[in-house]
Amino acid sequence: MSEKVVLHYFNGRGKMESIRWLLAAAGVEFEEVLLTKREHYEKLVNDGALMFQQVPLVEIDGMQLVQSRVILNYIAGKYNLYGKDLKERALIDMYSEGTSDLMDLFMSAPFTPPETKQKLLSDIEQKAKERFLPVFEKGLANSHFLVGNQLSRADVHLLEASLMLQELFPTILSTFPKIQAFQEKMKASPRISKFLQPGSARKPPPDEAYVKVVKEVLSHIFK
Ligand SMILES: N[C@@H](CCC(=O)N[C@@H](CS)C(=O)NCC(=O)O)C(=O)O
Repeated sequence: MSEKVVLHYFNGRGKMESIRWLLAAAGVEFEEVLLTKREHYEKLVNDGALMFQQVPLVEIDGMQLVQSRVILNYIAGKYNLYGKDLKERALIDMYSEGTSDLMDLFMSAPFTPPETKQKLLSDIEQKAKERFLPVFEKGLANSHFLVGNQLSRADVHLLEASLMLQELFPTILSTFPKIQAFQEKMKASPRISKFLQPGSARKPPPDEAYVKVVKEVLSHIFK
């Protein structure tokens, strides 16, 4: 097995994008094997690489890790992005689960039929404004970081989620000044700044081509 970190997923965000973000924030180089054909997925299944026949799959430290949360936990633990003690970790987990709930809402959007998509988008905007963003604004009231006095995975997930929100709703942060300031500070850090440059492993918003590939590769789901 490769000593390098290798990511197996589609050429798109989905459940791998937060993993790409976290590795980038940790300064870890990685390679990507992109699933573009059904055969690629079938080979991984037949090779026994996918414990539950699901991607993301990440090869790291001699392991084949699946389950995106587990992968994120491992990277956060290994690269000191998980707080200084169990209590900080619990708070980081709560923030991280919140950003994950928010980003899960986005993930279904490209696969939603046009007639219900507008409703889904306005629900996301409303939930973001009323439920999620106020929590993070409060969390950043007296600190540059959500938890403790150092960068954690919660900060990285918040940056990812808030940028994603702005792609769809450009003015959504106008009433959240702390999150705006947080974004600027995070974006200035060298590793994040590098990841935000064109040509990095960061993926663009999903388009029709991405949806088509996912539907073909996972044709057992999208019948
Ligand atoms: N709980 C898993 C869910 C992974 C998942 O649903 N992966 C999808 C692609 S994004 C998949 O491989 N589906 C194939 C299947 O369920 O048969 C995780 O978070 O990694």
